[in-house]
Amino acid sequence: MSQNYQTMWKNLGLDLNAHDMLLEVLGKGYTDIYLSQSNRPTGMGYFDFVMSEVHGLRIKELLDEKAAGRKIVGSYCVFVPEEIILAANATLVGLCSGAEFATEAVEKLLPRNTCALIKSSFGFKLGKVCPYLECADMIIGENTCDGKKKSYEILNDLVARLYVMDLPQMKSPGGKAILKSEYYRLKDEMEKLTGVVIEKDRLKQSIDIVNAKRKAIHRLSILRKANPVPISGLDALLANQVFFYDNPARFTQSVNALCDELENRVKDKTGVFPESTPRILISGCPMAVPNWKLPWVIENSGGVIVGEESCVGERGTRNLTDTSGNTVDELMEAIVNRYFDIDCAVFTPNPGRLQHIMEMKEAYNADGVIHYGLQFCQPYSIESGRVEKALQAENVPVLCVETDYSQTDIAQLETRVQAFIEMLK
Ligand code: BJ8
Repeated sequence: MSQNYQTMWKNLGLDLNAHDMLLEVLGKGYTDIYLSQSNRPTGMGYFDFVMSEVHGLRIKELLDEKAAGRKIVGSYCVFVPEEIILAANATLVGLCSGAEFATEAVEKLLPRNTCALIKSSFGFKLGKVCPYLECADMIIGENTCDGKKKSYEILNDLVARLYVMDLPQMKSPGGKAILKSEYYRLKDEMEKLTGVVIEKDRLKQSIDIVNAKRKAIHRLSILRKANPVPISGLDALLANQVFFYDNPARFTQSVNALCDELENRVKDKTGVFPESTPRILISGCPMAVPNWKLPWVIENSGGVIVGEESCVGERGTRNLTDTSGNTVDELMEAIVNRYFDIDCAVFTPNPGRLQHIMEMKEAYNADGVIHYGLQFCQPYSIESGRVEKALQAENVPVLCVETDYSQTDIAQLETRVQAFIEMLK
């Protein structure tokens, strides 16, 4: 990445030495994991470029938007509706992080046994290494799991403007009413932040923009049903991760261009792995950049990932928002309906997720499911038992793994994953 960005990073208040360290680790991880893959679609060149400029050109674009009067909003959860943020003439960026940083400082503020995703997000703030966080005009937290909910009380002292959105815990009419009132409260807050009134045409246009992103990802997902699979799970995961950072229109165009290429691969039966490769569905906690450990282990152990039941994956992108409404209220209702269907493990009970895993297993013709839990994530760890039982009852091979962002358990993961994939063969 060019030295020209040093001034930009300094102006954002980043710690340049710590940031260099992070970029070095990120760059090495990317080279080792991504650039070493063979037979990648040429359309992945765009995503390689995005990753090489993830702290460079993209940040410059966001700062240019800010200079032109647009607000930047950061979020940690797929329950934050991008449609409402865009309709207020603001840009949404994902802030979840997938690498350990400043752990010692983090553990002075949070218990050691907090999940890696929360600790990492705090580490990026305390270590002053995240330009997305530093350029956000407002950060939206959400009351999902206890870890996030309580950590936002502490984050509130660390960032300039934190807005916390309440979320329901149950899929009941009362739960839906809570979501609805919270989305209206968010709409008001966004209007206050930007001074832009969210009227019907703006909202409709924003829904179209976000739906187009989702449709492109749906297209990519459908192509992964082919055998041989035209794209690795690692590359598909990257596209799902970039979903949260990139300019929406450019993202849509790039994923569609990639899909054009993959369609030809499917016609020619060109795959990234042989047809006989065991097909794996991943299910569980989200995988934020640069958390590629488990997918790398799977695809280097003789398996191919064909789908992700995850918020960085199909749980986050599967449903579209209905655009048929003709008033702001009707469109807001459509947004509530779309998001209320997200089957995050923070809901109780949460049978929809089990059903979705089964549907995905069938749709992607997966030979087995690997359930991925982050250590100390209670919602997904507790649900892993039910997922395991439900899959076993249908004779679907399943492996439950629990890990974090460290590299210390790679050998152990490899042993377990290799044995699982051998069993599938
Ligand atoms: S909608 S999955 S993005 S909350 S891994 S912080 S649950 S202890 S990330 Fe999530 Fe929204 Fe749900 Fe999706 Fe807590 Fe678990 Fe950590 Fe988690």
